[in-house]
Amino acid sequence: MIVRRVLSAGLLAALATAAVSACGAQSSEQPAGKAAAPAAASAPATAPAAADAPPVAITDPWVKTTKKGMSAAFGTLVNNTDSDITVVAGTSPLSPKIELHEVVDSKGKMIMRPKEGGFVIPARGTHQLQPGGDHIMLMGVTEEVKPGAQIPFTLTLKGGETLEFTAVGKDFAGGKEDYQPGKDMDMDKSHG
Ligand SMILES: [Cu+2]
Repeated sequence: MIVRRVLSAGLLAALATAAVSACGAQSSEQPAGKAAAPAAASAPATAPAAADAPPVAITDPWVKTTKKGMSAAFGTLVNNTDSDITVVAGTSPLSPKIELHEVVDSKGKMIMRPKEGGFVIPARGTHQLQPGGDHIMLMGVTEEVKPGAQIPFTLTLKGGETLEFTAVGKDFAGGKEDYQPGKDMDMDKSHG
């Protein structure tokens, strides 16, 4: 008898907890407009860092080493919110001009060009910046980037928020052809 009653009480408690969690996930309470609040309420058992995760982040950011001129920065953009996030611009003291690029197949030739609309990081998802794909294009590197160099970057999001990070200089030999301006683009002229 006693054991059964205790079990029932436990079950009820569990059900009640589940109900509360469900409510919390439905935006009934949003203290200080923190986007991360619903996730923290509904999934406390997941990675502890998730509770304090920034809305947007970048993992393993790096810059291709170069003497000067053009280079590119890469990494994995992470969106910790329930809405898509768009990166619309970037800056770095390393290069006065920076563009957000994509690599596309143009008549059988891989060329890069400014990505219209910027980089979209899907809600709760990631967006890869990698050689041969989307990248942060440094149009005119002003000083040599050596392996291990620490290069500060700031990305601007569509809403005006910013993401600051430090990318590490890294040698990368492959995929060089991807970073040569295509005939159709003539970047030197359009950005000179
Ligand atoms: Cu590029």
